[in-house]
Parts: sequence; structure tokens; C-alpha cells
Amino acid sequence: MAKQFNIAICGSARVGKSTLVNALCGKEVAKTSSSLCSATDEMKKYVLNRSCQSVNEAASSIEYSITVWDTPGIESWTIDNVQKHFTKIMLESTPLCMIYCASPGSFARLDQLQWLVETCIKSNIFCALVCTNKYSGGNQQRTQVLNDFHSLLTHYHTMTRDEANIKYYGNVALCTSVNSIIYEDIDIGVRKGVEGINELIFGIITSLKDDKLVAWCYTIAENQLFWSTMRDKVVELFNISRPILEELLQKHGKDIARYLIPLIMKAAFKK
Ligand SMILES: Nc1nc2c(ncn2[C@@H]2O[C@H](COP(=O)(O)OP(=O)(O)OP(=O)(O)O)[C@@H](O)[C@H]2O)c(=O)[nH]1
Ligand SMILES: [Mg+2]
Repeated sequence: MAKQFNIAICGSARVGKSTLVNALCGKEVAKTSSSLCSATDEMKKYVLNRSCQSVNEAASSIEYSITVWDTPGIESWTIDNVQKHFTKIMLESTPLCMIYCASPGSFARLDQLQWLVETCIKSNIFCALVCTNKYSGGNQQRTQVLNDFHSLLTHYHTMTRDEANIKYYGNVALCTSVNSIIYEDIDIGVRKGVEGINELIFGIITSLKDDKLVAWCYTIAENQLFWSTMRDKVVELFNISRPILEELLQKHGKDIARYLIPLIMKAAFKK
């Protein structure tokens, strides 16, 4: 039977939750919308089934089933709404990670976020608080969102690292800002490329362990850009032998994730 994992994506309406899911997975799994009506008006789930050859026993394979829950963008998230949706996800199985999205200037709902973060930390669910669509508001608004995230998270853990625009709070949480797709404002001649996605994926990799780490790697397995850009960092983090990697690369070609994930698995379970 497949090992089951959940990932919960939460946040207000139209902040860029579905766009972030697609950017992380490296393919279109979630429907997005530029209209003012919510594209995600009910709880959506995307199931990713992966199987991998066990590194130790050549004959057996391990199955992972990861469900990404894209929660509806509720206009005015009441605490009841948040609790109802999140409790439903928790009942299915404990999420390995909760990703909370807020865009600059989006209605700050810190009281509900506090409940969410507290619930996650108590249940050992890693929290990634993300300022999405970072160029959609001014610098000041973006800083405000990040400051709110920071002050909330410091209630639960001191900040332990600040790297590549990501603040880490032990192995319980991180916060950062991203631009999931190209941002363009023709009127003022501004164009910004995708930012922070690879770093966020890598940040979550450094924060998870064991099966949760493997499940996260499978979630983003098809994100070729991540694996090709961040390959060296991943290799360094898990102390993977470069000659072995080169040999596999020659044999199997470009699908880096296919052979790198089993090596990550081996390293993760050895630790
Ligand atoms: N340039 C840019 N646009 C973004 C980004 N994130 C979201 N958008 C745009 O913002 C709009 C809403 O994005 P969605 O991903 O549908 O937002 P959502 O939170 O899933 O919305 P609902 O499901 O309706 O609550 C879309 O037009 C996206 O293209 C981003 O990082 N950069
Ligand atoms: Mg959506």
C-alpha cells in the first residue's frame, strides 16, 4: 500500500495559491484565474502518485501518494471557516507541510493565521508562510506581510537562519516571498522574472526529514527547472557522491529527479 501524505495550501482569495502550487510542482496541476471571482471555490485536491525503486532491495518498490489540498480562497476567512477546512484535511492524514499564502496588501488575517500556525506546530506540521505575488503591491506592503510573518513565528521559535531571502525558525517554520510567474506592468515598464520558487523548495527540503522529506521531493519531482538549477546544492546537502551521480547522469540522461530522489532517500534514512 502507498504511503499517504498531505500538503495544505491556505490563504485568502486570489492571493496566488493555485499559481504557487503550479510553480512548485513545475506543471499545471491547479486551475488559476485572473478574474475577480474565486477560481477555487471549494476544497480542491491534486493527487500525485509516485513509485520508486527501493535502493536497498532491487526487487521492491515503494509507493508514495501525495495529496495537495488547495483550500478555497475565502473572502473573509472566519476562524470557523479556517478551522473547518483545516480540520478536514487533518482528519484525512496529518499534512507534512502547511503553506500559507498572503500577497502584499491582501487582507491580513493574523488571528486566523495564528490558530493555523499553532495547530500545525503542535501537530509537528512544518509551516511555510509565503508572501505570494510579491510585486503586486509596493515594497512597503510586502515588508509588512513579511514582518507580520516574522513576529508571529518568533512566538513559537527563535529565528535560526536567514539565507537566500528565507528566514528559518528551527525545523518548525520558514517565511519568504516569491514571484511564481513573470510579473509585468506595461504602464510603468516593469517586468520581473520568477523569483524565490527554487529557494523555497530547497528551504523545505532542508527542513524536513525521513518519509516527509521523500514525499516532498516526489511532490516537486517533475519540476525540471528546480532539479537542474539546484542539483549541486542538493548533492552537497545530502553528501551525495559526485562520481555516482555523473555515472547515473550519463546512463539516464536529463531526468535528474528520477535518480537523485533515491539517492536522497538513501542519505536521509542513513542519517
Ligand atoms: N505576476 C504574478 N502573478 C500572479 C502570481 N501569483 C498569482 N498571480 C496572478 O494572480 C491571479 C490569481 O492567482 P490564483 O493563483 O488563481 O490565486 P488563488 O489564491 O488560487 O485564487 P482563488 O483560488 O480564486 O482564491 C492570477 O491572475 C495569477 O496569474 C505571481 O507570483 N506573479
Ligand atoms: Mg486557487
